Amino acid sequence: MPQSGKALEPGTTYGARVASRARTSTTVLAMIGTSGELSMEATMRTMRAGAVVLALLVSCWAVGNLVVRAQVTSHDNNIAIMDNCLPGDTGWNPTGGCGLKPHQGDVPFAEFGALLVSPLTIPPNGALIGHPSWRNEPSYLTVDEGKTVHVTNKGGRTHTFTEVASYGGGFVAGLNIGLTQAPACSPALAVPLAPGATDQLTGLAPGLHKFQCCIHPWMRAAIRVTAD
Ligand SMILES: [Cu+2]
Repeated sequence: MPQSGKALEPGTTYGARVASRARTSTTVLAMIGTSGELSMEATMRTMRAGAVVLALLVSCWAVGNLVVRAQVTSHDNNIAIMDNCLPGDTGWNPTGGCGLKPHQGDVPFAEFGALLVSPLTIPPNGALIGHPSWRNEPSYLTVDEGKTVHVTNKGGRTHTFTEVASYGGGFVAGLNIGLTQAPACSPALAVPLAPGATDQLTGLAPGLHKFQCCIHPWMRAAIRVTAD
């Protein structure tokens, strides 16, 4: 569609306008000679390249905008359990290794340990902070009653997505710094989700439901179910 259609004189078709432009261009080229033609062609090439770059930039902006908006107002009832353990780091081996493929994770075991607590928390034992890469995405979700929520472990470590009455510690004592174990986080109740495993939450009653990982207690999520 012509962008400048409204500027056409009444009764003038777009094809006629293009033909007219072509005739004008031919006349101008004939007037300015061969060097002028080359110069004009170079200018046109530059303009076309500029237009392509501009179109790409606009496309990137549009896609980025859609992604951000989708994250904010997503209607997908999906939660991803995430971590970015470093594949090949032998520090992970004694506790199950890292199930991610090469280049998918970059957090060595030593860094994971160093970020468990912060020197700015209450002494003497501090409080649990936890590595931010170990998280649920999204960590807050509002869904309609009757909808299923799919929870998938997309990390390289084992996690749980366990409903608790109150957030608390998990079943790994060393990761419960400053926390009392949540009753639902007993090993008998908490279902481990290996890398790639999916859990489906159905039949959630209206209200706020609290979930956490019973291995890494700072991995929390809340799902608000709204009645129809
Ligand atoms: Cu976890």
